[in-house]
Amino acid sequence: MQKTSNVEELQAIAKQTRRYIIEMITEAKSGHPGGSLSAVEILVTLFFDVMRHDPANPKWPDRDKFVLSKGHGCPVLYAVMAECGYTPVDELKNLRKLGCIYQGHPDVRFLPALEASTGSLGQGLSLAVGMGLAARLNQSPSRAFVVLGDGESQEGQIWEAAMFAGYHHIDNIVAIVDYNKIQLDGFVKDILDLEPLVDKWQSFGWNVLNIDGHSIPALQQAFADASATKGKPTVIIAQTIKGKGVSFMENNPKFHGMAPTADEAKKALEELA
Ligand SMILES: Cc1ncc(C[n+]2csc(CCOP(=O)(O)OP(=O)(O)O)c2C)c(N)n1
Ligand SMILES: [Mg+2]
Repeated sequence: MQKTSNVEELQAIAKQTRRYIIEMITEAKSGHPGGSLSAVEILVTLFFDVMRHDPANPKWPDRDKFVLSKGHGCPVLYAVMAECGYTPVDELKNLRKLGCIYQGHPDVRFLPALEASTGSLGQGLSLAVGMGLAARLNQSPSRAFVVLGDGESQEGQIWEAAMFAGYHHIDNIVAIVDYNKIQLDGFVKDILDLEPLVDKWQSFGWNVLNIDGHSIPALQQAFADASATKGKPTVIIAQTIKGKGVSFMENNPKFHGMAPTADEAKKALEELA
């Protein structure tokens, strides 16, 4: 695959990724557009610029690892993996079909290039911690990146893993919180507010970076800072907009887990032209 640090090229990939997300969820008539669209720049920057990985050799032992802890957002992961060359682009239209590699939540039984099956919220940070510890034991340069939801961050297991990683100085892992302010059925602040989120992660011993999660240069800088930070794990609080890129989905809780109608999809794709 062709990697790039060029911001315009990465933005073009991000736009194509958004188009795939709309197309696949529309075809499936179900799925989670909002939290897929909010994480596009995060995954595009990781897979096309930052991570050391090789789609031709998915089990390369020293590869960097990626875990989508908020597994319901898998359309963004499938689109990016397909664009990298892990999996076929033309299969994306079979999202959520019986037996398809692109299941409704990431499933290694169907897609072995995944690092883990996810979707039961709260577990991904623990997985990344294990991967980080294993890499340390093996003296491997491999790093683990895990994307968490903000609603997901209400899970107790996240904070157990955060405490463990801080205490054990696991500096080869990076957590990215997709802070889109919306969970399944409403706004995070109205259900169980996370604030002060930066202070919480800092108090667990983490290096905390608070950035615009749709700015590719800000993401590139944050991942470079994370890599240079020794003795502490890093968390990137990525300030995002749920449904980013499609006007009527932006900041709209309705599109957490609802497919667009054919008319809505047409309008969305016009906006993403
Ligand atoms: C353990 C568990 N409880 C409940 C769910 C159902 N569920 C799926 S998505 C979701 C809301 C997640 O909100 P957030 O983490 O903010 O996701 P995003 O906004 O990024 O889509 C819930 C409760 C689940 N998948 N796993
Ligand atoms: Mg959210």
